[in-house]
Amino acid sequence: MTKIVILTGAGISAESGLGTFRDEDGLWAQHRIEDVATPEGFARNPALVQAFYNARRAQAAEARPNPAHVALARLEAEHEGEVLVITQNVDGLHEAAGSRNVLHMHGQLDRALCHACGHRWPAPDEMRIEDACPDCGRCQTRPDVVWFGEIPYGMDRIDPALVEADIFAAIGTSGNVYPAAAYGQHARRMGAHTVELNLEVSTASRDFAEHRRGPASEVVPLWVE
Ligand code: BV8
Repeated sequence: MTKIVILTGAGISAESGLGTFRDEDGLWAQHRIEDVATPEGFARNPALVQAFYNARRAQAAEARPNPAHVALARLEAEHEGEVLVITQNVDGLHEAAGSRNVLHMHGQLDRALCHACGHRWPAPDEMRIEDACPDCGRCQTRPDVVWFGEIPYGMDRIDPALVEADIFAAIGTSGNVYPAAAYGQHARRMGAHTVELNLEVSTASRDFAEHRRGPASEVVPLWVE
């Protein structure tokens, strides 16, 4: 039973029209991380944070999976039970392409979370700070995404998956955000064959035995074949 673990980042959704973070025209060139992707930023100005995620939710709703997402879904269908996609992305393009075993370690745009009681529910298109939590009634609703300083989702599943992986691939991620940035090195130490599929050299490239350079919509289908 070959175990294939795939980590994806913003680069896999770039050709679906969704912005990356650290490319020169990326999201972090337009917004300060501290203002829109930290709990402190949300506490300071929740309306700004809601607006930031409402805009991304609207953009994600218009986006369609590209050949890279479709190829990963095909890989999972052809290797039943052997493929896990760990994504840092908060869009739903892996699921839209047909992937089923997807772990959103940084949360999901289409889910809302109550900061007060922890209740989760499907996010409306436009989230407003005056929206009351359907469970506790308090008005501290936020997008169900993981901000800097918060613990990513699925840590209990990710570590064993990296230990058991025969193949670990990182697609479209710059290797700047932890703990995901250390997964290539960890998987390699655990004996996995590691491959990085990216448009360019990343901060984590040295952790990978194999590199496939190019846009995800071209290199991922070729790698899956
Ligand atoms: C945590 C929110 C503790 C959702 C995001 C000092 C040292 C080490 C660590 C730290 C440190 N100080 C602080 C930390 C921890 C911190 C961290 O890593 N900070 C960094 C800045 C140093 N991490 C955290 O706080 C995390 N939590 O550590 O908790 C803990 C951990 C484990 C167990 C217990 C406790 C939480 C991190 C989550 C932050 N949330 N976003 C959202 O708004 O989307 S981060 C944000 O960056 C996104 O989630 C994104 O997914 C993530 C990574 O970015 P990438 O996906 O890689 O995107 P990027 O633009 O950077 O790169 C795109 C790549 O694609 C490029 O390489 C480009 O070349 C390529 N590309 C572009 N186009 C294409 C392409 N490739 C192929 N084809 C193309 N067409």
